Amino acid sequence: MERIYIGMGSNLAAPADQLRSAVQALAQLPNSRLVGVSAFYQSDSLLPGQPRYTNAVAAIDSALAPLALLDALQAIEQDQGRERHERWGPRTLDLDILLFGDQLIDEPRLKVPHYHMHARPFVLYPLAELAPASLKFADGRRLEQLLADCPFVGLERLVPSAETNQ
Ligand code: ROI
Repeated sequence: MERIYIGMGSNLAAPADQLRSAVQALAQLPNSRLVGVSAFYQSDSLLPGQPRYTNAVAAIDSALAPLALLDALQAIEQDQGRERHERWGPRTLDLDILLFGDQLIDEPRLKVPHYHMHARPFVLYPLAELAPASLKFADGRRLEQLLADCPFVGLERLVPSAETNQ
């Protein structure tokens, strides 16, 4: 069993509903248990000209191997209508393996810790709701250090009753 953190994002087709459906799908993963889900956060896209994103992080305990989990997450993305047109295009659902226990994974299909998580407030702040500040990344950095270097800017934490869709 490993504790795995999964980043979730959507900026199309009722984003908060997309995240709620994704959470239900994560709860059904084989040989796995859903441990927690952060609040939902809204922020502007890092790329101009796209709708705002809703992001959250989920924690699971799983006995799945990393690539088996990646396959399962991509199947959930497909089920929820993800179409891959352009690399950084808008999406109904994006599921990223952020951390997989303390494993360092460097495969063509999967790099963990996730490349871009270290400086993205919409990843780090929801992650901090679920993980201890002392959480140490396989590359030696601690979550508290990453947070200190990543101001809470441009992020809107939705209270559960406001997790409706735009
Ligand atoms: N911007 C935000 N706010 N949230 C995301 O999940 C996100 N994902 C992306 C890009 C287009 C880089 N911007 C994002 O892939």
